[in-house]
Amino acid sequence: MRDGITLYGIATSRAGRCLWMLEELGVPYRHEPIHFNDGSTRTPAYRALNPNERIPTLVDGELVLFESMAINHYLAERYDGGLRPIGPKAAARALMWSFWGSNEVENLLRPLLRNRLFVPEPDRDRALGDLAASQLEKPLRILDDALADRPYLLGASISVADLNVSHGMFWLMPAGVDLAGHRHVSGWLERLAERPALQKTWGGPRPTMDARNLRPLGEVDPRRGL
Ligand SMILES: N[C@@H](CCC(=O)N[C@@H](CS)C(=O)NCC(=O)O)C(=O)O
Repeated sequence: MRDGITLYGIATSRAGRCLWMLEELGVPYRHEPIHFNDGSTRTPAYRALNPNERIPTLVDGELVLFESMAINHYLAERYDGGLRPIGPKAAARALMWSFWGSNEVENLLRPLLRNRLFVPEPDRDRALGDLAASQLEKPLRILDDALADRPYLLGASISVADLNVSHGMFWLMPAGVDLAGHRHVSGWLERLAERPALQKTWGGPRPTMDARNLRPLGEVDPRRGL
């Protein structure tokens, strides 16, 4: 087993969430930018690390982790750097927001982004994209209410919860979701988008699109990534 931290997965995937965390923490790491769409996740060596055949995977010495949000909770706890929730109540709230982001937002981001951005135009199912956009209104309202009296999800300062919940949401505007009715959410996303650590993972001030992320709609498997 190699010493130190290795993060597998291209930045324009959920691995970007963990790269953002690593950059925020300023810990040294090795990046293996493997793609989810070219067979790199289906090799025996990679499958031994992540039997789900997905990215990201984190290796830190003897520890091997999958699930991007769990990786970020580990990194925040292990390397601190100010993103770790302090105390059991804050830790529980951070977990609550991460599970919520995964269940209430990412499940809808997948059909939204597939059918508005990440699937070649002729293969898009417009109705599915529109349905996901309308279903997102409820979680957006909940998030907007939560952020009405605080700049970050846990209060005055940024934490792992903000990284986990916001990461995929930077694609909402490119996907045509109007955030005008959710000004606390849009202000929060703008604040987070200014973070140099995040911009480093994007390679600039806005999230970038990797054309290799395009995949045909044919092989729809609800458990698959974008
Ligand atoms: N819940 C997992 C999802 C991982 C995931 O679906 N990753 C996508 C890329 S964003 C992937 O590897 N997809 C490949 C596939 O589903 O075959 C996480 O957050 O780590």
